[in-house]
Amino acid sequence: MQALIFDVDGTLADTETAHLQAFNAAFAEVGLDWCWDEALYTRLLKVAGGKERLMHYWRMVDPDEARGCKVKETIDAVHAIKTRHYAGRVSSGRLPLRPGIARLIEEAGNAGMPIAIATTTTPANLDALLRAPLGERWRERFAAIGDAGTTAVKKPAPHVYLAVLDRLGLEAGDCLAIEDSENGLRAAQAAGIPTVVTPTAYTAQDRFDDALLVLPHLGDPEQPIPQHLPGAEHRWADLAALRAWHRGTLFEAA
Ligand code: XBP
Ligand code: MG
Repeated sequence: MQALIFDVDGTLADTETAHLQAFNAAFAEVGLDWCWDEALYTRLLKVAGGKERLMHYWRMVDPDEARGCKVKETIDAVHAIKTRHYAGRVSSGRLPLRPGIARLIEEAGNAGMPIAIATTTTPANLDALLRAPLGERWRERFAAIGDAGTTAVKKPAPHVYLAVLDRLGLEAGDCLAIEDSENGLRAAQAAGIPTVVTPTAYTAQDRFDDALLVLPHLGDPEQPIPQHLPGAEHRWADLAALRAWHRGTLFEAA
């Protein structure tokens, strides 16, 4: 295992409620009578990418209007307002990283293990989310960052993972991806990258058939992974555990 590739939304942090609130705040600000609840948003999350999600919803509720000539401009404008609201909700550390993420990033840095980001989210969202928990120079901790600014085609297409592998100069099988959703798992799988999944409430019902392992979260010494793992010697995902899972030895040991 030569590198770790992290998804962002739902993986680095449980961000989708903040995204949902930001979408609804944008709708209110522009006078749209749309208001998404969690049940609807959970379904809409099947469409990766906020702009693509807005287009999908608009076609659902008003197919004729969604064919209008100003639709792309309108979506871009609403999405820019949403991105501003999202930053307001997650910046200054208001949204914590999920268990084990800060610990694993620190451990990888100390071990000289390259880490990367492969996300469909907007670049501005990364700075808003990561500046506080990972520091002003958070970008320097990642050997490669693939996001909606670098890769237009969204998950479950593999493009963002393939672009990150290319930047890393590594083979897919030598990396490990960490994801939260079926779209993300499919994208990483299509790129040939073994993947550990840590679902959130928004993705708990997704299918993770070919995941290397599905965990409630990556755990920490003060917040161990609740259920005992096969092999049981790993109560949180550190590099040793990830290497064992990546090699598939954990199950042999069990
Ligand atoms: C999850 C997404 C993103 C976010 C919203 O990204 O699909 O679209 O839901 O962010 P990830 P934007 O690949 O990190 O799980 O509105 O900026 O798209
Ligand atoms: Mg995700």
